[in-house]
Amino acid sequence: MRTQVAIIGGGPSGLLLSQLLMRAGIDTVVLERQSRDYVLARIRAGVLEQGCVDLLRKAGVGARMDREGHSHDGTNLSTAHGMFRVNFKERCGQSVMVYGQTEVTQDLYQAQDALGARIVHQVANVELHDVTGDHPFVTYDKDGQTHRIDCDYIAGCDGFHGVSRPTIPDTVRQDFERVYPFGWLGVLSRTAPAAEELVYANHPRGFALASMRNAHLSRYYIQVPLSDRVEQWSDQAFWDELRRRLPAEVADPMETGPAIEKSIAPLRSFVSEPMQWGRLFLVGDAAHIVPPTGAKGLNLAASDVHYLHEALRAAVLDGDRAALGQYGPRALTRVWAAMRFSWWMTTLMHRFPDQTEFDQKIQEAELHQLEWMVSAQETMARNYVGLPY
Ligand code: RFL
Ligand code: PHB
Repeated sequence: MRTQVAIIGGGPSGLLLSQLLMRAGIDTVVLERQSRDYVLARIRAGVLEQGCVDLLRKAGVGARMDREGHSHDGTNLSTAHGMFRVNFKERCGQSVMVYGQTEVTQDLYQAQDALGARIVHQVANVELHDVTGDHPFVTYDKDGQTHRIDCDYIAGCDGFHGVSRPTIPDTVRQDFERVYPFGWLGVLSRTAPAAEELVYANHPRGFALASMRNAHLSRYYIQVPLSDRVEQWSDQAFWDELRRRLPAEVADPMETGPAIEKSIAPLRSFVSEPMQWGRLFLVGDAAHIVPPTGAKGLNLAASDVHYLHEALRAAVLDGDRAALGQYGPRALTRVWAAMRFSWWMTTLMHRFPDQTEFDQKIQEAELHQLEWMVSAQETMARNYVGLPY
């Protein structure tokens, strides 16, 4: 098989890149390790930045999002002293869109089907070859046979545990990492959301978040020790703990029900540099991970796709190869800004095991400042709705 751009990974990054390239007349093949049903069953992000929303519309997959998504003009922060709201619209003139990653992925698959995209599922042993030469190729196993795809460029969209990043030699690659000493236990339930907008809670027992997917589907998280196992948490224990951490005006009327998904995710900040090696380009979680506190993971994947599809269009359609060299630096500037914001919000909102009383007083002082200082709210609002591409 031959293609112009071989894409490893059929998550949101890989599908969105394929969709934008195909609409520009560039040929792609997507290789995905899992089945389509498996990819669509993963419950992940829920909040889309304005830039991500615009890019999805540009890719021709915005119609259902515009019909079914909910625009949020602000968010709530809860502290020991009560709850306050940061009004994004007032502070920076923009909003975010609440629309699940599952829905985004579904819309992308549908649009790709309509374009006749070549997406190969359940591939194994994907290997990247001659990445620094002029004729790279990819091999993979499927149905007991080894296949080969010759291509001009390879996009590594295969997430944190993929094969693309490790293809870049250790002598070239530098990883930057912070691992946080806690995880998030998340529950999805067929219940009405506890509040109209998201509630991020800083509580002595640990962080909690009340989020949502739509009017009948809620998503909640609580901070838990890394040693906790999901089997230890009955639905009742989860709801009891969540209630303790949310402010009474949210917790008391909150509807509860059986968990339809329950999982624990560790929190880390991670960046791998460079994002380009020869004809290989890393995109999304393959190159960087943020803790979910700032809702930036999927959004960063989208901005990477934006920069890369522009560079590939310039190279393939206009013969302008210089644009490719700009991909990594352009993407990384925005990645590090989101790293800083996600680290800041994680540090501000969680209880750390080694947190001293001094640290806690500083946390409270910062939250208090955020409550009344317009410039602090502006900084938060601008970062939360997403910095410009
Ligand atoms: P993905 O989604 O991991 O997709 C990578 C795909 O590559 C496939 N793959 C391979 N395919 C072929 N060969 C191999 N060797 C392969 N290895 C892997 C995988 O099967 C998979 O299908 O990465 P991508 O596309 O870069 O997308 C990134 C986002 O999924 C991620 O950043 C977000 O989900 C992060 N995230 C959030 N982001 C937000 O912007 N807003 C949020 O509110 C938000 N909440 C979250 C989140 C992530 C969470 N978890 C569980 C990690 C909440 C949670 C709980
Ligand atoms: C979610 O709804 O899954 C979600 C929302 C906001 C976050 C993280 C996750 O910061």
